Amino acid sequence: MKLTEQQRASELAPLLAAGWVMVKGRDAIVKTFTFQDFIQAWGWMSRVALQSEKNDHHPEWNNVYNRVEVTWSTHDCGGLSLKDVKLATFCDQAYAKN
Ligand code: HBI
Repeated sequence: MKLTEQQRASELAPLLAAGWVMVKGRDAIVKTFTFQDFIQAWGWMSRVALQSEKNDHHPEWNNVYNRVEVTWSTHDCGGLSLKDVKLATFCDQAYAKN
């Protein structure tokens, strides 16, 4: 269930190009999103939370005022899976709608 080398080239590369960064020492990706204010950040987090629940796949995240740092990895396989790719993509798409 962990991303294969081929999937990393095809699925992960677009996310890295969109600003996601590999977490040092972990098979995980992280990105910080900045919003106008806390309420905008909270609204985006709400959308991601609902999508996470719908996919039974949840983020590791930290919110300080108008910034949200989000890390995706799959605990069940100890690394990146297609679920992380799907939810990270959703994060970017939801952010673009802000
Ligand atoms: N979220 N990121 C992440 N990784 C998981 O492995 C995971 C999860 N949310 C729910 C979940 N696993 C459950 O399906 C399993 O713990 C049963």
